[in-house]
Amino acid sequence: MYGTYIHVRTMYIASNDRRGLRVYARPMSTPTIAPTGGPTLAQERVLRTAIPGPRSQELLDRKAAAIAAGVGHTVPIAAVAAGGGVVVDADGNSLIDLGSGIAVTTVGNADPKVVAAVQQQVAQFTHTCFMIAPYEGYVEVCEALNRLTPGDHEKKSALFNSGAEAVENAIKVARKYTGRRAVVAFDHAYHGRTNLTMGLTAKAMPYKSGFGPFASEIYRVPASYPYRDGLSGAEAAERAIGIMEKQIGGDQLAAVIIEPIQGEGGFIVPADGFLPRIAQWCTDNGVVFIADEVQSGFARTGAMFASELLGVVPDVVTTAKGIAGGLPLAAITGRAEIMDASHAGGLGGTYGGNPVACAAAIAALDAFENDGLIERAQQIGDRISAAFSKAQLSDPRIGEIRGRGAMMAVEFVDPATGAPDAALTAAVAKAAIAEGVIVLTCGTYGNVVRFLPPLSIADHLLDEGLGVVLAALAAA
Ligand code: PLZ
Repeated sequence: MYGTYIHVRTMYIASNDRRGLRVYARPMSTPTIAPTGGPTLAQERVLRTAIPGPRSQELLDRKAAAIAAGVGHTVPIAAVAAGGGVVVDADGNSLIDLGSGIAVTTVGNADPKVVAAVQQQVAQFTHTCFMIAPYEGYVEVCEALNRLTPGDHEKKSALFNSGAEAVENAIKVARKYTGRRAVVAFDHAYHGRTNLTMGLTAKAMPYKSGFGPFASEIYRVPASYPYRDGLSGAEAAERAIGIMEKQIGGDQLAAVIIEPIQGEGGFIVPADGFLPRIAQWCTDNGVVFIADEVQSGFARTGAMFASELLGVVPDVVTTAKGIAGGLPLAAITGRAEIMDASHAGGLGGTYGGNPVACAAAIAALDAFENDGLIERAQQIGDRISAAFSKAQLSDPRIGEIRGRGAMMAVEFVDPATGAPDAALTAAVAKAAIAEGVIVLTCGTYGNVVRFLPPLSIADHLLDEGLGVVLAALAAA
């Protein structure tokens, strides 16, 4: 199980020299054996200590002392390796991964193809800045995105570093193309933490509270949340369109942005027909329809993109997370005429489309296209649905099981009133983590447990992880 990789942790100790400048010495090296990551890690749940164990706690103490309090963490461990379906911590605990670092390591953590591509590229060159000296990897990623994203119209792409940056740039190109300013986002939306994307994001705590003022010309309209609003897709669309027409004006709107399956907001799948109706209204009014597929993209939902499942062809798609197997990369892909509307030099950034991240993306995209991952996501979704559907028969606290493929969630409610039960949700997640299963929560009301396992997870681990969550629910 444990590889030969030697991790040398070096403590740098700082002092002041005679001129008062800081100097750094490295007086001690603490060699610790860390397991090699990737799918060769033993695929089992192992608890050697309570979580956190002593070594993890040591790191968490250093975190508390060194890192801004605003940067939280969900799982109290010091991760040292990951792969297949597990994350291993510094105390030798092996946790089942049902979160993929928020839908990022979809191809698997430290996937061998990604690792090999990164190693080769990092030894070749690490950076030129694509805006200074272009290179093939960036072009190749964009060619692949133009081919893989929904629709067979002519497309172009551009690369960035994070989902939020992709969203910002999608809004930029939509405004430039339309010459208009207003943007519509939806209830329950999550689009990022930068200033513009905080404005697009719905939930105040923890994302926005105290961080304003936010950008102007952002309007929010109701989404489709069938479990809670009881509306058909057509009814929910008319409600949203009515507000757009009466309160904003179709001719004022540059873009409508929506996650086809809303992620942080609660894995909300809109009612049938909702998205196609909104997209058609956008077309009729010259509004750019942007699908934010940062969380739902790349085989995650059992399709290459969730837009396909929901019957829409977006004008612009934003992607990130799963695109590069864990390296930071993001993209916008859209109709060529929209993407080309910006003047030369209007889009870019120092690191956008970094060559190492692009090499990783080429390997990951190849896996999404050729390694049966779409089918694997469907199988995973079926297993999750089956496990919770069975439990739901005897547990009315399970209000709804929803999602697609390996993007599934369970909404917990008070059976008497149907009110969201955030306390139960938090208790279940906490208990599962203590038992060595990484699960995440989400939802506007904080009452949704979500499942985003890496598609490299083995069935026995998935089933065991779900069993632990169900046991935590039974005990809660
Ligand atoms: N759009 C749909 O899901 C990121 C955020 C976690 P970045 N979601 C996870 C957190 O608490 O910060 C996300 C998303 C959708 C945009 C983003 C933003 O992507 O890469 O985090 O900027």
